Amino acid sequence: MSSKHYEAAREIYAGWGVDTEEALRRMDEIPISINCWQLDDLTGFEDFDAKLTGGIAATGNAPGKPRSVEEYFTNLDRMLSLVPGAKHLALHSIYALTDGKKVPRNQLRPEHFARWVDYAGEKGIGLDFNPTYFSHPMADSGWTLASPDRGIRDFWVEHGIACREIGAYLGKSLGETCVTNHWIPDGFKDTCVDTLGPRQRLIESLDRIFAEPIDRKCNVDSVEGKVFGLGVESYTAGSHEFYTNYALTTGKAIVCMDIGHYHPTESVAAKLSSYFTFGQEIMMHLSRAVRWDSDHVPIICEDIITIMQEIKRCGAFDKVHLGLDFFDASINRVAASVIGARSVKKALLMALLEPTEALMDAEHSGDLTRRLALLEEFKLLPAGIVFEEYCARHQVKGADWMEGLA
Ligand code: RNT
Ligand code: ZN
Repeated sequence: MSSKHYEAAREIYAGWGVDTEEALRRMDEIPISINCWQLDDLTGFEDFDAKLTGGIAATGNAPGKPRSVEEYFTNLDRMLSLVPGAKHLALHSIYALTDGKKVPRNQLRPEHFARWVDYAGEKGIGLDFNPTYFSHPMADSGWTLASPDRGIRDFWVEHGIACREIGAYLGKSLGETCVTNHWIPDGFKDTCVDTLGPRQRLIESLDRIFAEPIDRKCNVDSVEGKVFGLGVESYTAGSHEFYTNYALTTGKAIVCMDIGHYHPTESVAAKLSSYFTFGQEIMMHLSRAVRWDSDHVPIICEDIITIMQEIKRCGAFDKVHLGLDFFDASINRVAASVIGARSVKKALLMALLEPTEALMDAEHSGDLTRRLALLEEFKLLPAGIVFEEYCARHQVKGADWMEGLA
């Protein structure tokens, strides 16, 4: 039995030509890929005292950081139980389950993720994957796939190849495509002179990693660029433009856009249709940059709402993989993960409930006054009530979910 509030909301939306049932059905087809690393500040299972490197940082000192694999899984269970509906979990290679054995990253194999497959199978969720090209002695120079040192490049190329095989295994075992996302920290703190050399080496390394074709039903690779990192402020080999050109000219990978990785006034939403018109698929890292690439918990903010609206208006949900990427250690880590995932799902639902046709009609008929009037009116339609219904149908707590968190 749906609530009387929902029935009222359903009527209001129907008045604008929107079927809330259809929006709820679409919600079940569009998974959000939750990053596993918010729960432990991206420490992973290799070493519980590991130091995060690569020009990224989880700041804060909230109690409750897991000190064992067991504690980690207790928190993961709790987090997943508070996020309604279709989900993936995005793993990093440092979350391999090796029974205490130290396995070098270039020797990781699918079997080290067999327990993850069992876990995801039980929960009915998909898995995505990330090679970890940082927090490792071979990355201490700050260079990995674009390093001038052949030995270092070889090691990370081997890691990249191993991770694609793991991605393919995850996708095949769960019957749901795995996106394996490659991000490297390589760059210079200060002004650099040879900007071509590192990029030429990066192309060569990527070509070696992607040499073996993999069934796209099992694994799709994405490459993630950025403007800068901490201590790497002046030059990043893997920039957005670099990877866009790599993806388009080789067809070997798709572009991953992390919304914290652009200049502060640059809009990722505004970039999307230029990719869709060329038939490009996109991986998204939904995050929140506060003044810099700070990886705050995503909230229902303009950035994320406009991205969802843009995908809806372009009819491109089948072209986009919606992933999360944030790590805030200053508040309860489980709650942070839940807030980020629920907010992104709310923004997705808001877009699915948008009376897009009415807006398109106004624009196509040249009535730009009506377009603006409707855009403003639609901001206050009762999407929150439909989200409560979505939670109820998935037997997940609604707005009072914090009460469930011990
Ligand atoms: C770093 C990238 C990358 C990482 C994760 C942990 O700037 O955003 O996606 O945050 O791989
Ligand atoms: Zn990212």
